[in-house]
Amino acid sequence: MTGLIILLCIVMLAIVIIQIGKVTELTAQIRGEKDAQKESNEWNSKGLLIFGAVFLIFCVVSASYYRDDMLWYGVNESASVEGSSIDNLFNITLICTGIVFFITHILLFWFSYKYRGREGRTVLYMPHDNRLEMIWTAVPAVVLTFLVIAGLDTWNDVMADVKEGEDYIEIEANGMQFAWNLRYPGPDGKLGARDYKRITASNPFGQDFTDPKGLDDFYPDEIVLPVGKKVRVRITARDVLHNFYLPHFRTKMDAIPGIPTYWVFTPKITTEEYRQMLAKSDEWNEKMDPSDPESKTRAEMFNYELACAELCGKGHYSMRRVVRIVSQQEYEDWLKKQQSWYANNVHNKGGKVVINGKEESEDPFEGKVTPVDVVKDSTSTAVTVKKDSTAIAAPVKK
Ligand SMILES: [Cu+2]
Repeated sequence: MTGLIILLCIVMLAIVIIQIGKVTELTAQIRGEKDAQKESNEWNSKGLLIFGAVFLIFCVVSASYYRDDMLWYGVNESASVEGSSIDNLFNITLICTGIVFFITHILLFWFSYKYRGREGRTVLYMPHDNRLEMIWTAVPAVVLTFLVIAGLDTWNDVMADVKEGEDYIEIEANGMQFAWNLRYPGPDGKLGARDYKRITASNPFGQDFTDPKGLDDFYPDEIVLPVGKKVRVRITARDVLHNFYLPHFRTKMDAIPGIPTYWVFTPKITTEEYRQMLAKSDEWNEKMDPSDPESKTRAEMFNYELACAELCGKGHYSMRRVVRIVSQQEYEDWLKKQQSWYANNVHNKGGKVVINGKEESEDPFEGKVTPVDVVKDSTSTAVTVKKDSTAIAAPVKK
C-alpha cells in the first residue's frame, strides 16, 4: 500500500513539473523568449550574489556566537599538555582551509554575477594554460606537504609512549557493557598481572592474585589525578569495542578485546581552575535550575568526564566516570583513603573460579596465609594491605 502511494506521488509530481514547464514555455512565447531569458539571468545572478554574502556573514557570526560551546574554542582550552598540540594543529588546518573557503566562496558567487548571460557577450574559449596549471598544482601541494609534516610531528608527540626511567602514574581502564572499570596500582606503583579467565563478579579485572604486585591494586569509581604529572592509561575491553574518551584532554583511544592499547597524557589544569575558566563565559554562568536563584551555576557544577565513544550497545550512554584533577597534596590524601581490592573483596572470601575446567579458589592463599602483611584497620572493618611487606608470609589477623 505504502509503495503504491509513493508511486502515485512520484507520478503526480512528474505531472506537476511537466505542467509548470508548459506554463513557463507559454509565458515565454507571449512575452518574447529573449526578454524572459534576460530577466531570468538578472534575477538569478543577483539572487546568487545576495545568497553568497548572507551565507558568508552567517558562517562568521554563528562561529563566533557558538565559540564557547565548541570544545576547541573560547573557554574550552585543552586541559592536557598533549591536547594543546592537537589543538594547534587543528587551528593551523582551520586557518589554511578557512582562507581557501573565503577565496573560493567569494569568487564563486561574484563570478556568477559578473559573468551572467548578457546580450552580445561571448564565452572565452581557453583549452589550456600552463601558468594556471602550475599555480593550482603547486599551491595545494606545498600547503598539503606542510600540513602532513605538521600532522606527523603532532602524531609522534601525542602517541609517544613513556620512556624508560620516566616518572609517571599508570592506571587501567577496562571497558565493559556498560561501565568503565578503573584500576590503580596501589602504593607499589605497579599494576598486577591479570588473566581474562579469572574474571568473576568479585574479580572484575580477572587479577591473578599470585602476583604480589596486584595485591594492593584498588578500583576507584572515579579517576583522580594530580596536575602536572604524566599518566599512562592501559586501555582494555572485556566484551566488545569501547573507546576511552576524555574530551577535555583530547584523549580518544579504542578499547579492543584482546588487544591492549594505551594513552599517555599530562593534565595541566585542575578541575577547580577549569571551573574558573568556564565561569568567564555567559553560557557557563547560567544557573543549573533557572527557577531557583540559589542553585549553582553550570561552571560550578562542571566536572571533567570519561565517556565511551564507541557505540557499544543499549547502555552505551551510561558509560560515564567523573575525572578529577587535583593538586599533588590532594591526590596523596585521596590515595591514603583507597583500599586494596584483594584485601576487601577476595581475601578469605572463599570464592571459586573455574580455570581450564578445573575449579580453583579465587584467593590463591585461601585465606589461611598471605604473602602480604594483612592488618585490621582500626577505624573501619575493612582490611588494608601494608606497603613494603610483600615478602612476609604472615597469618591473617582477625
Ligand atoms: Cu562502550
